[in-house]
Amino acid sequence: MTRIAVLNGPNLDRLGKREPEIYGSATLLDLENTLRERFPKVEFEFFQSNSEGALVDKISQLADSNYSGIVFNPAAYSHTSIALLDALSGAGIPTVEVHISNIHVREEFRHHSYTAGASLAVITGMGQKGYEYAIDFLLNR
Ligand code: CA2
Repeated sequence: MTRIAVLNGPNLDRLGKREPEIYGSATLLDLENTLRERFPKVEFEFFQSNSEGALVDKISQLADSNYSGIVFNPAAYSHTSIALLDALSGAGIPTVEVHISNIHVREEFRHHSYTAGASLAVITGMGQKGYEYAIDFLLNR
C-alpha cells in the first residue's frame, strides 16, 4: 500500500475554529477524514505540531520508513526554518508543500518559503483542496 505522510505546522490545529475566510471552515480532523475518504487505498500518517523540533524529528522518522511522499504545510516555519529545509533535503522523500492561502498576495514576509527549496512542487491559494491536489500529484507523477 502507498504510504503518504500529511504534516501540518504551527497553529493549523486551529483550522475551522478561527479565520475561516482565509483558511476554510473545515477542522483539521475534517480535512484528514476527507483525505482518508478520497484516497481509500493510501495509508496515511497524519501529524501536526506547533514545535519546529517535533516536525524535524517526524521528518527524520519518515526518512527511515517506507514513505512514497510527504504533503507538508509548514505554516509560518516555511518563512523561517532552515532546520526544516535541511530535514526535508536529508529525508529524500518527494514532498509537495501546500499553503491554504496564496502566500504571494499576502504580507511580504510570507512571499519566501525556505522549505519550498526541498519540495518537488508548491500549491498555494487553492484552499484546503490543495492537499487533495498534492496527493493526486504524488500518486500520478
Ligand atoms: O496558507 C497557509 O496554509 C499558511 O501556511 C498558513 C500559516 C501562515 O503562517 C502561512 O504564511 C500560510 C498560518 C496557519 C495558521 O492557521 C490558523 C488556522 C485557523 C485559525 C488560526 C490560524
